[in-house]
Amino acid sequence: MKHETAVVEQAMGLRTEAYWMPFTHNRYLKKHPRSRILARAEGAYYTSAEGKRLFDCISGMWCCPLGHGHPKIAEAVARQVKELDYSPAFQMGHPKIFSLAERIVRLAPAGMGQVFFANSGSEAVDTALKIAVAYHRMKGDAARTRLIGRERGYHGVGIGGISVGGIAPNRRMFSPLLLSGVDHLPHTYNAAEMAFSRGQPEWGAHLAEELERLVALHDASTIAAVIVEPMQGSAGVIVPPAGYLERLRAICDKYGILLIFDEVITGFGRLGEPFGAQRFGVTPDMITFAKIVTNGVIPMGGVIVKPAIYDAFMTGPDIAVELFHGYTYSGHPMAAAAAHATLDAIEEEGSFAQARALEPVLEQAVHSLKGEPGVADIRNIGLTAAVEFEPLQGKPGLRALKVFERGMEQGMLFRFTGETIAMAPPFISTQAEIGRMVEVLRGAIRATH
Ligand code: PXG
Repeated sequence: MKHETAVVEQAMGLRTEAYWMPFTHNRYLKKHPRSRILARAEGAYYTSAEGKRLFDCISGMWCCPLGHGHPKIAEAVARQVKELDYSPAFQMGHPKIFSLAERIVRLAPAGMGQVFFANSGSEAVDTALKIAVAYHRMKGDAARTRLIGRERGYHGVGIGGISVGGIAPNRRMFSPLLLSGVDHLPHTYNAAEMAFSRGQPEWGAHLAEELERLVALHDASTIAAVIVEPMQGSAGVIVPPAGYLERLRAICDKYGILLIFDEVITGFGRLGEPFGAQRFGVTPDMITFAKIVTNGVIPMGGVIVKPAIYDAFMTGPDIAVELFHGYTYSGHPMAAAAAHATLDAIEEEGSFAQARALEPVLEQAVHSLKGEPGVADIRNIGLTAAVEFEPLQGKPGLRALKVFERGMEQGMLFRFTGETIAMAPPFISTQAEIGRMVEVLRGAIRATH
């Protein structure tokens, strides 16, 4: 292996051995690294180290929908590094982070009040889980410690996130570390009932009633919070059944359980509204976000909470720290500058309206793949879609990998996981680009069957 990679590395002057790549088939990639190395990006396109132009079908990793090298964001970041590159996060602040919090609250559904900043989706999730447990304790309800996640949920890779998450390979190897006192709702996917649905499936609202069963099993007095992605992204664009989130909200209200929406993917426009909460008309008690808030340029994540949650902590002497939690880089000035510029650009360019306008274009294009060889399902909502394949006998995951590789040869950078190809194109895409993306996918599906 070592020798094999050395030959390729020499050929392109790249030594690949020292970098342990995240969520990557390291050995396979290092045998054929050439096509996987990106050198430049501009607008909706990457250029690979081989000089190939690739349409960014997944907006980076769901995070760069305004396009790469956005002049406004680049300028804001360059200015900020000279003005104030870092500011201590504890017991100190800087103007841009206060105004950013206010701006994010304004974008959020009515009734949210404060923002706690972190640096990634994983940190945002673990922060929200800690706040949930601590909130009940502050209210004198210290027995409410149980957390409820959902099968197939992805909530990042922190210990809290994998505990409430429901993607088996992300949990298996770390099982001794998983939090105790966690339970999971069933996922809402049922191919027989909802394959090839457009937008929200009509079937499945009743699955929210499973929360009633978990409450009966554990007793409401032990449950702190329920966390779900309004739309499951990593699991392959699993769209909530009509009425499902409303029902979860009602059951949480009935039993005093906090409802957390993990909007790391759906936040800041992917579903054509600022948050999934607005798209689905359901307001949670906390929203986690990351990714699009800075258009992916500087890492940032955070948790938006209702004032009642914040207020529960604002007791005791005013010189005491109220929440023993935070990161060296919470509210980093560089991230704050990038986020302000991103929100400015979203306003000026009408990004949410762009996503809304492209939704039917993507929906129509992608569903035209129904009937292509080996296509088991197609799902979409907002400016995102997934195509799921019937697995090749005895070779799970190979089909999607082959389609991905074929797509790269044809100038498309898709995202593949398991048996699915996911798409979340930039909001700045043209209708023609969306059309071409889907036609290349069609060709790749035919070529790899
Ligand atoms: N919550 C959700 C809902 C996510 O989608 C995270 C938390 C974790 O965020 P960080 O910033 O810690 O990675 C995520 C991340 C994909 C893909 O293509 C999805 C994510 C990340 C990378 C790839 O499915 N989601």
